[in-house]
Amino acid sequence: MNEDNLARLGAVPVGPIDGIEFITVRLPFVSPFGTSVYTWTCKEALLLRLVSDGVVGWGECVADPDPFYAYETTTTARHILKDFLLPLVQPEATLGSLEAAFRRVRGHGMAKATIENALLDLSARRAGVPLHELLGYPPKRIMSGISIGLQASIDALLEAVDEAVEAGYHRVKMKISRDKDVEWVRAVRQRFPSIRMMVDANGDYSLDAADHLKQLDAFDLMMIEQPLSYSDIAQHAHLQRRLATPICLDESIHSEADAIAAIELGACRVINIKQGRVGGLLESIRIARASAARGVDVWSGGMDETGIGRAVNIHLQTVDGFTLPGDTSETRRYFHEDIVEPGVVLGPGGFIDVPTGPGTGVTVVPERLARYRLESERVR
Ligand code: OSB
Ligand code: MG
Repeated sequence: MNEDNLARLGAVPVGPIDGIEFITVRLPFVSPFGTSVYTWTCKEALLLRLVSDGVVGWGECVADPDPFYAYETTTTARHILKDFLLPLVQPEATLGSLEAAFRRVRGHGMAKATIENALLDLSARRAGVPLHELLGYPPKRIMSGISIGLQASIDALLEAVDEAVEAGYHRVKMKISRDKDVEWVRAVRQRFPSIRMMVDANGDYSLDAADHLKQLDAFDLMMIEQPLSYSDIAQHAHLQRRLATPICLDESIHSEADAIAAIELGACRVINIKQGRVGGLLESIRIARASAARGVDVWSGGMDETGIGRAVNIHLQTVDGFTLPGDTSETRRYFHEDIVEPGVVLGPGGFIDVPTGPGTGVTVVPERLARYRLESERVR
């Protein structure tokens, strides 16, 4: 299924693009999001707005203004888009030819994904079909998952987990760091003996900590996400041999080739696919396919996106191979007000419905865009 869909998607024409605009927005978070690498207090996102024959398609770049999660930033993405990628967006191109042309630019997957997202949204809207249908997958109810940031105290963490469990999330992920790990996880497991839970270290440990991390095997975690360096694969393979808990890679995986290398070296048993990090939805589908063929489960990560990127992540989870709950949570967890309607809400049983309208199925509300816009620039 994924194979046929990739060939068909590669042939989707780009067509004439009459308008291209960058818009930067900044939305305050309901509460700060703390990780072992940084604490974010707002979401600053670079948006790409494409217009073709009166139809508008949106892409959200998942890069942050800082290089603390990934090397790409909103500024590098804008530079790469403007000077190298957008000039390749010509009417006779197809999604496949564009992807091939983009390969000359090494890395910068978040910049590449921004265009691909916008073109897929635009194509689906032109065809009058939801994005998942253009991708070639039937709608389904999406599993929910929540990512809880580092908290000031164990009591605050227990309270946050309690709220998530009450809301009905299918699994709870909590951030850990070298100074907030075993005791914190033990406290949560003691209070919630049967919830599906996992941890994410964002690369805070070195292999020297293997014996220390081994203590986490006692808590029946679904997985431990990115325990070691953001660029490592080999040391994760050493660590995985010493842990019973499956390792999930996030930061280390930028492509299908990385995913295959990591799986074949035994560096992980699960992969967090962030479509932005890997250069877009087509590469995400390839990673899902390569992982499924090797018995590895994947799930969709998140980058605290606005409703534009959040909707893309939801559509992506209709693809074969997304068997685990992702970091897909309700809009109200992040923002008092988002720039799109409708927001994400948990339905019966904690599931999330895929938006039904054309494209991503979410609509940018002009007044809200104006309220949160920092600046904008027309490039075509
Ligand atoms: O490591 O998965 C991560 C957010 C920003 C940067 C990195 C990560 C995250 C999350 C939150 O864990 C995911 C979300 O709720 O969108
Ligand atoms: Mg992560």
